[in-house]
Amino acid sequence: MGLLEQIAHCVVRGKANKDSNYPPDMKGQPGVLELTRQAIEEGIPAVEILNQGLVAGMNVLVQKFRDCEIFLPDIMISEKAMKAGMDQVRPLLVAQGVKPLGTLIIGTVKGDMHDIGKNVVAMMVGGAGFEIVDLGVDVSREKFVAAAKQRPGAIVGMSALLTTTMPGMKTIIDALKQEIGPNVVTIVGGAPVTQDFANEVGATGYAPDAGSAVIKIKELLKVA
Ligand code: B1M
Repeated sequence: MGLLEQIAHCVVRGKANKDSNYPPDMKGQPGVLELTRQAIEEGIPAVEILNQGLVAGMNVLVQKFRDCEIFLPDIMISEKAMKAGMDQVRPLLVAQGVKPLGTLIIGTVKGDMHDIGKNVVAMMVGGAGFEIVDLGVDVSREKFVAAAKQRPGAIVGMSALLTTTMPGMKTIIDALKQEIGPNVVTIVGGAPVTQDFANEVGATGYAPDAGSAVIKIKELLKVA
C-alpha cells in the first residue's frame, strides 16, 4: 500500500496517531498524524495528501455510512484521525492558496438546540474538501442571511430536529431568496425533515443523512 493509501486507510479505521490504542489491531502502528508528516517530508504536494489521502479516506467513510456498514461512533473516531492530518496540511494549503471545493454555511434553526446531526454533517462535508461556516444552534433568519451575504456562492444548510422548529426553514429560505436572490442554493435536513417538506419550503436540496448531504452538496454546487 502506498503512503497516501495508508493515510486513507487510517482515516477509515480511525487511527489518529501511533500512541492511540484504537483500533486495537493497529496498536503501535503509525496513524494519520505520522503518515501525513512523512508524506510532507517526502515532498508529496499538500493537495495530493489532502485529496488522495485524507479526502479519499473520508469518501470511503461516507459510502460505508450510507451503506450502514459503520455508525455514528465510527464517524466520530475517524473525525479525530482526519483532524490530525488536516492540522498538518492546512497551513501548507493556506500558504499555497489552495481553494476549498465550496462553502457550506450550516446551522440549526431558531428555537432548536439539537446539534449532533448538524455537527456530523459539517464534519463530513468539511472532510470532503468544503469550507464550513458553522453558525451553531438556535440560528435566526437574520444570521443565516448575514452569513450568506458574506460568502457569495455558498450553499446554506439548515438542520431541524423538532416538528415545531421545522417551519422556521421556510422563513429563512424566503428571506434568503429575497435578500440574496432567487438562485440561492439551500439544503435542509434533520430527522423530521423529508423531501416533500423540502419541496414545500422551497429548499434546493434535501439529504436524509450526512453521507447523502456530501453527495447532494457536490451535485448542487456542481463539483462532483
Ligand atoms: Co431532543 N427531541 N429535545 N434532545 N432529542 C428529539 C428530536 C425527539 C424526537 C425525542 C422524542 O420525543 N422521541 C423530540 C422531538 C419530537 C418532535 O419534535 N416531534 C425531542 C424533544 C421533544 C426535545 C425537547 C423539546 C425535550 C424537552 O425539553 N421537553 C428538547 C428541545 C430543546 C430545543 O431544541 N429547544 C430536547 C432536548 C434534547 C437534548 C438537549 C437533551 C439533546 C440534544 C443534544 C444535542 O444535540 N447537543 C436531545 C437529543 C439527543 C434527542 C434525540 C434523542 C437524538 C437526536 C440526535 O442527536 N440524533 C432525539 C430522538 C431521536 O432522534 N431518536 C430527540 C443523532 C443524530 C446523528 O441524528 O440529528 O437526525 P440527526 O441527524 C442526522 C440526519 O437527520 C441528517 O444527518 C444526520 C447524520 O446522519 N441531518 C441533516 C441532520 N441535519 C441535517 C442537515 C442537512 C442534511 C442532513 O443539511 C443541512
